[in-house]
Amino acid sequence: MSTILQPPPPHIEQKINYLNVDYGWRSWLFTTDHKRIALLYLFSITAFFFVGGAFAVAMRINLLFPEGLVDNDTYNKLFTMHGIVMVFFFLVPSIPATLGNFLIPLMIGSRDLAFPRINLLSWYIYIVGGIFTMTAVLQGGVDTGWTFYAPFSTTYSNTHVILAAVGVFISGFSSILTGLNFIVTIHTMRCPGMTWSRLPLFVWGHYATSIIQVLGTPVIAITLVLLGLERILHTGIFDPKLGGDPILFQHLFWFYSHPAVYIMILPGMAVISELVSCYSRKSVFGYGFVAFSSLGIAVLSFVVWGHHLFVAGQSMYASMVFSFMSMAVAVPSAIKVFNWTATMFRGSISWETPMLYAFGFIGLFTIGGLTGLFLATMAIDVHVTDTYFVIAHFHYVMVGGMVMAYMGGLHFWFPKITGRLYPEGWAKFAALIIFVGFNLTFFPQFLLGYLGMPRRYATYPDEFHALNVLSTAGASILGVGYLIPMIYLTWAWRKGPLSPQNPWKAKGLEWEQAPTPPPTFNFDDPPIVTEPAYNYSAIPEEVHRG
Ligand code: HEM
Ligand SMILES: [Cu+2]
Repeated sequence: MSTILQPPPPHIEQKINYLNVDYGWRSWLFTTDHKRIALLYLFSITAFFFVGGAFAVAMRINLLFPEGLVDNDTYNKLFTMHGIVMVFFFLVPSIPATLGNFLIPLMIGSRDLAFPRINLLSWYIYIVGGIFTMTAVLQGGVDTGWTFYAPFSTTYSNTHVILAAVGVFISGFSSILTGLNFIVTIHTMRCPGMTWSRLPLFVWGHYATSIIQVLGTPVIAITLVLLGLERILHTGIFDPKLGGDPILFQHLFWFYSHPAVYIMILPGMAVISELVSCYSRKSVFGYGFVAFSSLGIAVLSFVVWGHHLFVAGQSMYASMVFSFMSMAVAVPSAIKVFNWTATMFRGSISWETPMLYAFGFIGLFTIGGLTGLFLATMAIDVHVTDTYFVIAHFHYVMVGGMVMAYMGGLHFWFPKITGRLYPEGWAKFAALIIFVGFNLTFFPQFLLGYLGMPRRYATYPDEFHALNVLSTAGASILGVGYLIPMIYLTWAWRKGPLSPQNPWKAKGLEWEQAPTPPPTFNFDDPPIVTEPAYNYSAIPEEVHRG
């Protein structure tokens, strides 16, 4: 944080911008500037990423040995807290709260979000939620799994379930308010000429995400309230002894949590559309299809939750419908992959770091999505459900997809955010390490799952040893891969060379019309849009204004 709280050294001349307009902690903690709030999120989310990562490291070390190192109860807590922190405090807010917050007003040519104070409130709510959940962690942890399944969470677990659930409940409001803020902003604050059909796909992706956030998150909030009531007052909603049904909990949980996986991936897809077109110097192929596939995903994501209940005793007919719908939700995702590929076809591709992450995303997300189709096929799912195959599937989408997009986006907009350039050589090196480490960590888990190793166990039979050692080796490489950008980005923020206004010669208001870094209200002159998004064919060389 100290980087941004101190004035820059006097020998560097920078125009007044959102970073140097004011110093001191008050100017940050009471800011209503969407760009500063985005940075508040960036630092807090990064902190949660490393907390969640620490639990992952502990798990992987434990799994180096078939007999394990920690006892079963401790291991239960490790994977639970890893999941809760990563899903609710990193993945769900990550891209929308940081890049979305920073970029949506810039991309649509407005001074800020529609409700700047609510935006700040969202960050405080997120932090308060985080404090509750971290208190649960510090007091000894939770062991229910991030899924909080009843009856274990409601009746049998003797860990800090309520405290952790309250934290997740509270942070949900941050997500709802952010979504609401984005929807209203995108509807009402577009500058002259920024029609819906000229909206950058980044904005379309966030629009679709916001719809899910607003419609889905209240359901998890209610579910967690019911869980609390059941645990404290024994209301009997989930307890068969009192006329309740534990499977109802799974329905309620996944009614939110499946759409939530699209809260995590849609913003990633949104980033990739921007990167692919910029580094291919081409308009995104099939703009309309890519935009509407986001909305398609948002709608369909609400009708597939039952694929998490294939083995839970759900009616066979329900399972058939859910299986079919899960196949259908893959169609809009596939449309995007096809369109990005077509965008690159005959493009003038350059291999800067953000594009490396985009390639990583496309390949790894495809593996994650296709294995999702395996799982959506009931006959296969019965075999691999609750095994490492599922773990590998969702890490390919969430880490191989979402985190790759996040890293790509952070690099792409780093000059915009900080006014400085990062070291390209180090960045390429780190991207490569992350790609190798990721695959070495998670590919063996597909094999482990297929061979029958169940998830959520502290120990395993000897025959799974070699693949687990491979996975832990990969995790060490991946861990180093994530630390390298932490170091050079922090360095570049203070000491990196100053960036020209548009270092990538990218299209879009945020690059072409806003100064780098932008002033508090984003634009020196009111922006006007006169051309479609990604009009790269019309780009004159002198756009490279310094
Ligand atoms: C291409 C579309 C997708 C399909 C058809 C699909 C299908 C499935 C199915 C059937 C399961 C349940 C497996 C089981 O429990 O036995 C599952 C689990 C999961 N998927 Fe996907 N998936 C898709 C995309 C995604 C995406 C994009 C994400 C996240 C960004 C994701 C995250 C997860 C998670 C977190 C779980 C496991 C939850 C748990 O039990 O802890 N999936 N997926
Ligand atoms: Cu699902």
